[in-house]
Amino acid sequence: MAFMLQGHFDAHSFKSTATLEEVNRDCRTPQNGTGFLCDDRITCIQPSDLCNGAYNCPSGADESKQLCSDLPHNLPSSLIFRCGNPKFWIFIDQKCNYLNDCGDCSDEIGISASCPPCGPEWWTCTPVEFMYCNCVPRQLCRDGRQQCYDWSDEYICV
Ligand SMILES: [Ca+2]
Ligand SMILES: [Ca+2]
Repeated sequence: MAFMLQGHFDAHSFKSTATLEEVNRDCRTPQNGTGFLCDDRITCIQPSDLCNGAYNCPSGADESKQLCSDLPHNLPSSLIFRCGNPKFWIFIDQKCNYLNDCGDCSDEIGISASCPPCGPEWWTCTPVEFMYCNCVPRQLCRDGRQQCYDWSDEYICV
């Protein structure tokens, strides 16, 4: 057990099924979000880099079988957001990223997500495209294609 910290485990934690969760992996990502701390205790990766098939931690701890089997149950709960439909979940860095990751926009709109208003790079409207929820990228304004239900992206937005 390379991760064992003296005095950290209680009697129940010495069983062979001790998981990575028992080591404190809390950290802030360079984007100032909640992250996952790699074994080097320096690298802090985005939660959505966990179990994505690519090694993002130098040791590959982000792809360990222990962590990634039976998703999302072996992941730290602080890295998970439960969608409005409890059958679905996303990584916490996919919440309030303007994209409809839950499929019902519960990660972008609503009380449990409690996202801030659209940022300066975004235009507020009701989109016609499934991938957006209540903000569309300003770079799509006046691009000759309707993104907003009320066409405000083509007639008002600059
Ligand atoms: Ca990864
Ligand atoms: Ca999202």
